[in-house]
Amino acid sequence: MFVDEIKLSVSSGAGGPGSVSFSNLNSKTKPSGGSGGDGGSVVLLVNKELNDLSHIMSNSSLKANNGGPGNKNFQNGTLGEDLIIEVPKGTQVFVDDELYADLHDNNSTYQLIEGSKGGRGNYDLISKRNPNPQICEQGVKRSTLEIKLIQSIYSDISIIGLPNAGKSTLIQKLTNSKAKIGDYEFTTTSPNLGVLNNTDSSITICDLPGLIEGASTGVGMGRKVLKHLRNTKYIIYLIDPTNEKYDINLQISMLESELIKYDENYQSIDKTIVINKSDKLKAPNDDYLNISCITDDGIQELVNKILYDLKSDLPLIYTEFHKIMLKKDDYNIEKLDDQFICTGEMVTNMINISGNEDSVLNEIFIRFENSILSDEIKAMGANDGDTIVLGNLEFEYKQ
Ligand SMILES: Nc1nc2c(ncn2[C@@H]2O[C@H](COP(=O)(O)OP(=O)(O)OP(=O)(O)O)[C@@H](O)[C@H]2O)c(=O)[nH]1
Ligand SMILES: [Mg+2]
Repeated sequence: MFVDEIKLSVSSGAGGPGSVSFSNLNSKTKPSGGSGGDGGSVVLLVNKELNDLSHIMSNSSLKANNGGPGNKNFQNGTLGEDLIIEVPKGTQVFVDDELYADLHDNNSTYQLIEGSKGGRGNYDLISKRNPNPQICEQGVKRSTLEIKLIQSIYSDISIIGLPNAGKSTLIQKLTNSKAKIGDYEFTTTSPNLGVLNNTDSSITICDLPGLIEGASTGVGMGRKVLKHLRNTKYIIYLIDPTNEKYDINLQISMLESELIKYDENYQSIDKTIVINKSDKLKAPNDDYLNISCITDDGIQELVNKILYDLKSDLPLIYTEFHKIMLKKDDYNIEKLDDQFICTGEMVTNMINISGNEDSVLNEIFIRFENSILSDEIKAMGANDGDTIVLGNLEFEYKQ
């Protein structure tokens, strides 16, 4: 089944823990604990051979591998393997319904989440302040993102029209596509792609489900169809002159208006109007090309027109790579009576240390004093004797 929208939970690999160990060097005991390896990153890779997102299970949780632990004798942990998710060209990434990235170029990679940092072992923690550390960091935990992937098909030409206009019949005439044809509305429920027959060019054509009034606001399959026009270069409005409810002009104005209401940039995509079913009824003037998919009348003229119009390289309207910065709540401080409760990723990383208990507490205390948390708590009016809560740690505040 064709799948062009999925929700996923993706996580970077956790950083491996560092180690605390000591080696005898020149008869002196020196810290020699290796650092943990960084966890794997989450990377999207654009693969032009993919037609949709059906190879990824919707609502699944995918995780990059964790970094390995550091070891004695300066041995650093292994790096966690990246999670690489292949996506088709024209995939957009949404986070909280905001467009985060728009992927176009084949083989391009895009890092969604950087691998979590490995914890430093006591060798890497040597500093002027602490030349003989008896502690190590545990490594940063996984970072998780809930994402939505939405694909818009890449095609040179898209056939758009009301239900039953003959769009699938036309794509069968023009290409190798096996689109289903039916004498009833909404026969087509997902896009059909084909390559134009008998030419040296590899022009791709996409037949889409029918559009009805209100499509741009979601009536019928409206928005799910209209999104596919983002990555098309040329649109055929296929008109059915035998439609009893909408005459030719009404069909044209309805299609035009739904497209523009959905995205005003669709105005600049090249379009042609083609009247189908000329075996039954011909358009009363020569403004538009008349064709019949039953008698083949006008089909060759249509092919000639397509080849002529697509000779010059038509632009796609969206080619810009797009990325927003994700807002990240690093820390949060809540004041409850005389307690200041600190939470968030910054706090988790600050206390994620193990080793000799006194050294660990001392290190956390120094990190806290040097951090923005201490400045903020002061600004919030903390007094000596108030309680600071960092995760499962509590200590007394002193200016
Ligand atoms: N007389 C006549 N009938 C046609 C012509 N082209 C298509 N049809 C008929 O119109 C009906 C609808 O054709 P489809 O190709 O399924 O129409 P569609 O636009 O893909 O319809 P949806 O997928 O429902 O949007 C079928 O019965 C076709 O045989 C034509 O040129 N002349
Ligand atoms: Mg169809």
